[in-house]
Amino acid sequence: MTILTEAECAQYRDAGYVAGKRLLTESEAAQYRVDAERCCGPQKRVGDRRQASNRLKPYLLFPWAGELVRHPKVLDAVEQLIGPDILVFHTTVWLKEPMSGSFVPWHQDATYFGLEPFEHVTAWVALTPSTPENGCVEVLPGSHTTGQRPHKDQRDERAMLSRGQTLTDAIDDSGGVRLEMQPGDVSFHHTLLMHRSAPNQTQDRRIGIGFSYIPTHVRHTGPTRLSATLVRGEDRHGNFDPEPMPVGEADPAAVEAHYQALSRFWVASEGIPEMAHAH
Ligand SMILES: O=C(O)CCC(=O)C(=O)O
Repeated sequence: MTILTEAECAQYRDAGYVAGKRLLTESEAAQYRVDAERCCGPQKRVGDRRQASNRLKPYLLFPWAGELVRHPKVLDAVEQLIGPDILVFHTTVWLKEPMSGSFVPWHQDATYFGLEPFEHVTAWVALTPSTPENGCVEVLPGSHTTGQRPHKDQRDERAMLSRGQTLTDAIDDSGGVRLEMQPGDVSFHHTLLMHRSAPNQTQDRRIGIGFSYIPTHVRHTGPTRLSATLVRGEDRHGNFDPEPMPVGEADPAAVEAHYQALSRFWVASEGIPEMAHAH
């Protein structure tokens, strides 16, 4: 199904993003919110960023997330942007608690993944309203055309990236665009697009899930072999090990597979400098 208009595809090429499109029904979004809050709510940070957080790659742990990462309309749109053979490489549940001060500094996703070529697209699925008041994602249109820029660590407890990493460049944010969304809307951003999000100043959670999709010809540049899940088409390249689907929420094999997948991801983070900044 054609989801994105030609103008939206052109905007993705030229500006690096497509703003929120309604791709899930209200009831789908409401159910996924319940699921996400049940499975990926308050997490204990045990002093080590390498824990197998339920907020990372949840599609390996929970059948509902396995279904959402394969949502046909989301994949139809992704196919228009990166072609028919699609892997999901990573996923993050971005849950901002009310008045928590949590924020995401200016960054480019590519910095963390060590993938080439730079064809990864993030589909950000809104499960709650996402507004300037609760810290919606803000993008810098066209910033994906300046290539991979350096990042530095900026330790801040409230930064939602593991090391508070942020772009070294001075950012002129006067042209920033805030992606306001309603539950069920999905935005798309290019792996080199600079983006951030501000703290949630409201009394309700702001929740979105960022699915990182790549065409199967993309490869990881580090020495560690990573895993990914084919969600559409065919994988004729074999650049990643396949991942199993969970059969239930307490599936011990799934818990182990999730742990192994994230462990490899963290090992890779030590293998190449960019991945040292993994979130
Ligand atoms: O949800 C957020 O506030 C940040 C999202 C983000 O950085 C991403 O999806 O790459």
